[in-house]
Amino acid sequence: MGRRREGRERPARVAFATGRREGILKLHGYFRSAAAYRVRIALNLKGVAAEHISQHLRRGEQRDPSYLALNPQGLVPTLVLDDGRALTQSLAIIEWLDETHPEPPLLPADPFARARVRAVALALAADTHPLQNLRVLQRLREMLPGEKAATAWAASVNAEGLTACEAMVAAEPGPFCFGPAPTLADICLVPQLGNARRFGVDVSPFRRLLEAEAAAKALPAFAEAEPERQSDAE
Ligand SMILES: N[C@@H](CCC(=O)N[C@@H](CS)C(=O)NCC(=O)O)C(=O)O
Repeated sequence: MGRRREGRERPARVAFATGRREGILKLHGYFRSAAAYRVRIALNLKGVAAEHISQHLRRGEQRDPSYLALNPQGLVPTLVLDDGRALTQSLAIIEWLDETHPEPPLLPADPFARARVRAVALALAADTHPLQNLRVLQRLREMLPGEKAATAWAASVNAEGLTACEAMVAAEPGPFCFGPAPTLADICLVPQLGNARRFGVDVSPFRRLLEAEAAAKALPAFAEAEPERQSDAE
């Protein structure tokens, strides 16, 4: 990789909403990780600074014992608080951020609307992304040698997930997935569309999702979180 430049991004100190102390968050991620990308977007939307630490997934750094001590799943992202406590799982991290830094909200106030936003987020983060993450594709390549089967599998699960999400937001007002402001659904959508394109999916039929993506990418919070703009991008 372009050797990682730890801690050079957004080094400002951040005041936590708890008001207990000031500190800098550390986000362990990887430029191409969709799950880390979600957390980068959420941090930016909240205006919360973090030191970015790259775990090179293709070199297996996520399985190093020192990293496993932070995240026993051996996955990125992990967010380490200034007191050393670690949070894992991107959606859990984002909901923690939303609860500790309530503005701007990433979920609507109405319980039914919240559940609808979460449903799209989970359709992508729980039912689509895990089927095509690195370790699943590596296992597939072992069972069916060559790149073709793994890429075809990744493309099909992305297409299936996005087709469902297109229908789930079709009747919602735009330009974002659920109205005039980005939510957790958009935070999950933008990285997943990136993955879908990487695996060769024709995303042009997903007109409503592309509208939401365009609105999101016009915001600096999303633009600055893009994989190509990270210090560990290759
Ligand atoms: N559900 C987890 C997924 C995390 C995940 O799958 N991360 C991928 C990168 S996007 C990873 O670390 N893969 C490494 C591997 O599969 O060994 C989350 O949302 O945080």
